[in-house]
Amino acid sequence: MQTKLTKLLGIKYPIIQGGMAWIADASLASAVSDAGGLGIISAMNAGADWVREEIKKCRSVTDKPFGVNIMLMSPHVEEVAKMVAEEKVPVVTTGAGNPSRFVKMWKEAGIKILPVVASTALAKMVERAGADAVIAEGGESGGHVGDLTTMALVPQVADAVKIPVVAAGGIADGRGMVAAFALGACGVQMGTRFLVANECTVSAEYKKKVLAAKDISTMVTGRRLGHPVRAIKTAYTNQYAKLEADSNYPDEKLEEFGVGSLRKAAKDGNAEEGCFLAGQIAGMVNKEEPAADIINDVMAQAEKMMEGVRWDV
Ligand code: TUI
Repeated sequence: MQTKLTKLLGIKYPIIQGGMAWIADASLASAVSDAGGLGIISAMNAGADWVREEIKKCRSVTDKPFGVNIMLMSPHVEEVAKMVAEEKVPVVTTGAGNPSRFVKMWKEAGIKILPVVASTALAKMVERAGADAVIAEGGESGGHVGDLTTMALVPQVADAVKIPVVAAGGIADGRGMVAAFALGACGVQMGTRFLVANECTVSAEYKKKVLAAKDISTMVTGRRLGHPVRAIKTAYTNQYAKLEADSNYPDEKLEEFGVGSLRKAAKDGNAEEGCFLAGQIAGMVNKEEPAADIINDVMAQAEKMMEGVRWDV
């Protein structure tokens, strides 16, 4: 299946893997890219040296295109932004902010730039700055979320910009992919479904929680501090929600309560103190399998649904 996205990135299937902080390393990214999607290494809060090592590992496994996700709130964002330009990585996706100040440097390095946006305003801004495509991510997604749903956001972004649009948030199978095409997207980004890929090195406890999740198993916390994140409901998220609702509880202590919780979930599998980020479709994710099988399953279902349908995606 050829779409504007597969042509832009030189990939076989219009599937981008989400840049999941503390989770998306060279192991998962290389498996997704090798299977014909676009694998992503998450730079999260790491320094440039760690990310460079992951890039090297990814290149040693696959010669297919891959990307690095740059979380713009990272304390190391400047050094990582420079490093990916030096390394001439094929693709950069960004999250949690406006990447316009880096666009010139990345374009000069020949990098394709796909910012994640949660509004039409930011989509237009990054298009003007020179982005190659945008990833419109609805609040069904795991992790840092905007206000709009995928259903409302994607068609409005598709109307607002001329560059290709990728849909993200709430997509886990071929039905979601076809729905994304119907809304005006030419590809999808999936995170939660790849959490249980065999090649995903996240903790066993994390995979167990995703596999056990049902439709109403996730919730959003962190609105009070301006960083709402969606995670699987646990004792930790319930406690966070309680403290957040208590106006006598100071912001600084709330911030402290969250520190290290993503690492504790992803690396340590700490069921009590970890924050297990996942999207609303976690309830649809019921099987651990190779990344290639996930991609083939999504594509087979989408292609079957689209038989005889002629859309210009
Ligand atoms: O970034 C994500 N998902 C994430 S980042 C993350 S790490 C984190 N840890 C603690 C607190 C917060 C984050 C975990 N998951 N997705 C992409 C995304 N970007 N979703 C929403 C946005 C977004 C929101 C507002 C992008 C830009 C924006 O506007 C900011 C501006 O400056 O205009």
